[in-house]
Amino acid sequence: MRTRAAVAIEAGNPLEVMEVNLEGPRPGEVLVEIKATGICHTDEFTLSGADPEGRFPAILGHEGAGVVVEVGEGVKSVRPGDHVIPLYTPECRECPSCLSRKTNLCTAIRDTQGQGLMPDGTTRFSTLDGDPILHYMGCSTFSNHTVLPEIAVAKVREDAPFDKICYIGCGVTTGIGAVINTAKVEIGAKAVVFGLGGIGLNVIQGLRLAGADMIIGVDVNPAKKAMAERFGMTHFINPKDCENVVQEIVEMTKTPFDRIGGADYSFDCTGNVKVMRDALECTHRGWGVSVIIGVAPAGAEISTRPFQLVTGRVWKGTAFGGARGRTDVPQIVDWYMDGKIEIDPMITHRLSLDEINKGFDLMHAGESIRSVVIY
Ligand code: NAD
Ligand code: AHE
Ligand code: ZN
Repeated sequence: MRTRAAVAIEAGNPLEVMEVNLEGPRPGEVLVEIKATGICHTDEFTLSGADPEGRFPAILGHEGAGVVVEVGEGVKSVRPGDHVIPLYTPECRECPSCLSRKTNLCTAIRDTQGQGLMPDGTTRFSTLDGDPILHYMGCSTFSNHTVLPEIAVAKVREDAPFDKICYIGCGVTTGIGAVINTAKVEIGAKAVVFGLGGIGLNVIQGLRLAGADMIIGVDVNPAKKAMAERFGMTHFINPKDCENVVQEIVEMTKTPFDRIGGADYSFDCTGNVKVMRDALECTHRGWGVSVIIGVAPAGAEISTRPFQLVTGRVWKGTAFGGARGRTDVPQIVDWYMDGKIEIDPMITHRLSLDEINKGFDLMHAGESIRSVVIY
């Protein structure tokens, strides 16, 4: 079939909206009509050329929602008409990782996914001239139609609006999951969130759900403060306005009983390795946990004095908030529909596919939280 897609021809250039060819689903695959997709900072990261796994030409996008149009041979868990959210972290429920119950990082198709290919090592997308176009993160939601492995779709309820629940395909689940699944934050905790964008705000709403007492937000863009307060941030720091952000946080978290100070939990939602170091070092001696969510460019490395870990701080990371997509995503959609979590105010811009590059411009300018493309 033919469909319309925004194609990343090469790193560093705007996407090009064009008609592309899409082959139908092979055994174990599903064809999905994408109804809406968010633009995540990770799409920008790959388009910029900073992603060591970035391959071009490719159809980016990994934060979508849509409807199953056709299923390949052997597909049993979904059928045409089902509403689904594509999963860049699939859940096969059979691989050693899924069966371990220790991780959400299903390994069933990770190798081919990282190469921009379907599990059988081929691509379903091509130009009208027949040149191959690669998939991205196993999703390619910047295409009106896409083909996904069955294990990479979560079936969700049909009354949930696509233009909101697409965000559960990455940002919402990542932020809330980092708090609930990865850090396992407890009631009364003191937490710090570095980077108050599309992920950081969801960490904040996760912290509010978990019952954190103190939620300190840190961002170089003061325009992010108001929205973060709306979601539960209790204190704000602009690192540009203070000499030493770590010391500032340590002071803020001291009490008359505890003169050591430091956050119980911190989260990096910037992808900046210097920020990741601050995030670790502002946590409490003996028990502080710092979770890396941000994705850093090729070649970047983290560092700290080993003494920071010797004295009990723990450095962790999380992908997709530790969520098992087919199991957890439908539940998060329910949370949204039941009013337990909010999504609508974070979707600051709605665009057509032809306007998709504007979404990247708004992100660069720090003017958006989430731009959503509606097909
Ligand atoms: P975003 O652009 O919406 O937000 C980033 C925020 O960080 C902005 O508000 C920006 O002003 C702030 N910031 C930048 N540099 C800063 C600094 N030095 N100090 C403090 N604040 C700073 O991006 P996003 O969509 O929220 O994504 C955030 C990061 O999370 C990206 O690196 C993205 O690739 C990554 N990510 C990871 C996962 C995962 O599963 N681990 C999932 C989604 C996104
Ligand atoms: N390809 C990059 C890493 C990118 C990355 O870390 N991706 C996250 C999801 S970001 C979503 O916005 C992830 O899920 N990682 C686990 C995985 O298996 O990719 C690189 O550095 O090579
Ligand atoms: Zn993302």
